[in-house]
Amino acid sequence: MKHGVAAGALAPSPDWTIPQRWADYTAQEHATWHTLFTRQTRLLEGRACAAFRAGLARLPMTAERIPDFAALNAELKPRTGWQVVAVPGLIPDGVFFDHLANRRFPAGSFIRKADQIDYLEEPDVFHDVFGHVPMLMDPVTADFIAAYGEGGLRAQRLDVLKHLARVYWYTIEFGLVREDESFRIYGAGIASSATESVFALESDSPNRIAFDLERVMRTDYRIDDFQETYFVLDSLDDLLALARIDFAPVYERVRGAAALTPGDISADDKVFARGTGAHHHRRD
Ligand code: HBI
Ligand code: FE
Repeated sequence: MKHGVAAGALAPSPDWTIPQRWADYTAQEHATWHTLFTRQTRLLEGRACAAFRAGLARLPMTAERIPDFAALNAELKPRTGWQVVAVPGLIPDGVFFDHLANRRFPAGSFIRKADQIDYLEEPDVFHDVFGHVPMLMDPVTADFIAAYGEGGLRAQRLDVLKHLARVYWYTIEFGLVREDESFRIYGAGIASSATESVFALESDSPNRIAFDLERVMRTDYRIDDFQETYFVLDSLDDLLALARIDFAPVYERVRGAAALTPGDISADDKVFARGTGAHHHRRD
């Protein structure tokens, strides 16, 4: 994972936050947000889980303008105690976890260029704000992400960050949840991607497997393409239990266990859909 700031950027403050400088966004940048927002809200009707849609509806987020973090916080903070703070991009793990543990969500304040509309590596304001902030309005998810921040600081000390990072990846970033007899999106990496929000739910290619903590802690993930496997919660309330579990004994069990590759299915999996793997075979 890349850490650091773009060449020429000022030295970061210790917590890496910067002013959002909302007034400095250009018309072109607001237009990029408009393109992304309108496309994605249309795609997520019937695809995002109810909590995501409710959170989005309650926030002062519209197609017209990149959101002003101060206005978002006026809704968010009284509801779940969370705030959005601006950062220049990826920040060091320890700083990231410290923010989360204190209910500050670090959001990239820049927006992707018009020629990166479908893909970029660093989390920008569309991924971080459109993708993550609606779920921070949900009390259960809000508690889970704060617990993840505390767990991250512990996992660094125990040298098991790799295992914990997989939990974040397969829940907060790429999680699906069962709702109304079908699968719905709650992960921000899916919710902020036009192509992946269709792929994750409708393609025959990926596996869809019931979420299991130890299983997920053992599973590598891809950062350069759609996921080969999505893990599905029975209910978002499962995150409540997950926020309370002491992971230390689980780390002891997974520490020595062999890693599973992103596409593997193991004998113990509760498989909802076995993928054809066609998408990734085509690429390889
Ligand atoms: N920084 N801004 C930002 N956003 C992230 O999602 C992020 C980060 N730094 C580290 C990080 N994620 C991950 O490496 C941890 O979740 C493990
Ligand atoms: Fe993210």
